[in-house]
Amino acid sequence: MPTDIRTTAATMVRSGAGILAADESIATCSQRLTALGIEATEESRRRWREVLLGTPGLEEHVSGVILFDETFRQADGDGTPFPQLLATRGILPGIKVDTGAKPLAGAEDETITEGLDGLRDRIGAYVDLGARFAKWRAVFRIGSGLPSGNAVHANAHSLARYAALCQEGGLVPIVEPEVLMAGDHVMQRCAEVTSGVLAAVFEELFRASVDLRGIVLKPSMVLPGSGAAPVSPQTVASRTVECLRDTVPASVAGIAFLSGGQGAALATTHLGLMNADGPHPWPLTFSYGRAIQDDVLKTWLGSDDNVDRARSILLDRVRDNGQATLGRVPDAA
Ligand code: 5MM
Repeated sequence: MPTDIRTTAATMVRSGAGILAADESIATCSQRLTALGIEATEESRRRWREVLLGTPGLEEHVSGVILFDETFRQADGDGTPFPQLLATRGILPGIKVDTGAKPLAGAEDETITEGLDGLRDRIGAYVDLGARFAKWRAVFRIGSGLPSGNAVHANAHSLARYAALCQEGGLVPIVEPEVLMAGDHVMQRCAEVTSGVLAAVFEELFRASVDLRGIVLKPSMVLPGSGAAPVSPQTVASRTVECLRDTVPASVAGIAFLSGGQGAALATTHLGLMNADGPHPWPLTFSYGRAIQDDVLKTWLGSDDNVDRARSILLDRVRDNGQATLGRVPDAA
């Protein structure tokens, strides 16, 4: 079992490829559709996911796709279930198993990600449906006195319990501690918070006997707050790698960044610069949602007439990010 998990984890972070995050919950996906004037229904969400997952050639630069429960049980227009549609093209189907970030009792403005109750059984059901990996996202907000030690510890502990359950059930856990960009803090503060969060997460993973060769870490990059003065892409790249080198054991199978609200071009540039400065102890790749999907959705707009153009933009995005895993930085950035 552990060998299989390690092989899957290595495949997820293979050179030249990354992971497409398409696991928006019903509420988030619906919000993104309605913001563009597309009616949000179970069927329109299915059609949107078919635009993404049915793109010919996606497998060249996409090793895996993270799906939400609704999508995992849906099928393309020909009736092929989405997990099978991916698997037949060599793309690993993944599933978001957390049930969302909820207010953390006793901690104002902070959240605890829920979903541990019944998780062992849900993992078994997803494995039967073809899942090969899972995802759980913990969220940390930077603010005055935030994140609190309580929020860091509670979320790190939950991530570790989730990861152990995944490996027991045969899924590779994507461990996603996201430090939000929101705020006017300087980059150094983000670096300190990210280091503290990662240290707590690895302490808990170690305590829970999680096999680090069978996980993929999905962190945020070290960035100044969205309300603070920006810094150069090279500074972001160097500071992010420094933070990871200080806190992430070399045995971790790979690191797949979230984009966290960065623009598409910048997210690709940061990844390219980090890889250009390699080699690093682990493969560095992408697990972007918005930085890959935003322009694709704006092009599709719910119309069958736009599917080809939307898919061609998707292929451009994943190709550029695939190149960034090889240290190639796009000219335009
Ligand atoms: C941080 O969000 C994850 C990565 O996406 P970005 O690259 O856009 O930051 C993403 O996988 C996220 O967890 C999903 O979109 C699910 O979000 P919701 O809010 O629907 O749980």
